[in-house]
Amino acid sequence: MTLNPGDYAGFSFFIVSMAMMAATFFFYIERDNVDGKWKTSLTVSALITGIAAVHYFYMREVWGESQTSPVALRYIDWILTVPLMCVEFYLILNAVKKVSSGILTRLLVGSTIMLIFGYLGEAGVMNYWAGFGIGMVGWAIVLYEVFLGEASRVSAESSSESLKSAFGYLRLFASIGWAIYPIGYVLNDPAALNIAYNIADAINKIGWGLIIYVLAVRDSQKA
Ligand SMILES: *C/C=C(C)/C=C/C=C(C)/C=C/C1=C(C)CCCC1(C)C
Repeated sequence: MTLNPGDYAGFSFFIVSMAMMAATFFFYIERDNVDGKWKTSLTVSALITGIAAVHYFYMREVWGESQTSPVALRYIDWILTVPLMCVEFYLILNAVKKVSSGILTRLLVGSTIMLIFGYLGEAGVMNYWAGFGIGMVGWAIVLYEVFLGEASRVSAESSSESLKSAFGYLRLFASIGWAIYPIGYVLNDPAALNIAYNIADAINKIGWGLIIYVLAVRDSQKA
């Protein structure tokens, strides 16, 4: 496979694959530095970046050989990692206050609709823009839960500063961080779309894991 100067999408596949691998080791090893109730969250962070790293190794091959979007690999990665991000969010809420599992169900349903229809649109199984439109409805379900639904109320009632702060960051990721993906989709150009998705994955998977890590370390030092 080749990586030519000027192939910025190719560079971004390489950089993000290495970053995902390094982040995986980091989150896994750093479990030792946090309290018990945070350990599962760091394990899940390591799983998310680990699953992504393996997919990135394959995706960069596809891109390097054909300069086409690795659509199937991309969505297999997402259908595994996005539910884990929902679980992680739920674990964080639960670490401080017992919450109903309905929150997790709604996050999973919304994000699954988002990904299934994004895939159907990108793979050409259905109209590109129809897939996009229904995918946006799925994302709206997630945003509703996080900004207006039960999850947002639980956080507002909580007295834990670290929970509130984690929750505030989660909102930023699920709104601004996740918005990079539909922007990439709308660009509808193989290089631009993949650069957008790669940057978004680095921010949302590694960045989100790091936020949880920092909060977990702070919370553990207090105790
Ligand atoms: C680790 C991977 C993550 C966090 C992937 C997130 C993906 C999205 C937020 C995708 C969003 C899309 C829409 C909102 C509309 C349809 C097109 C998608 C699937 C790109």
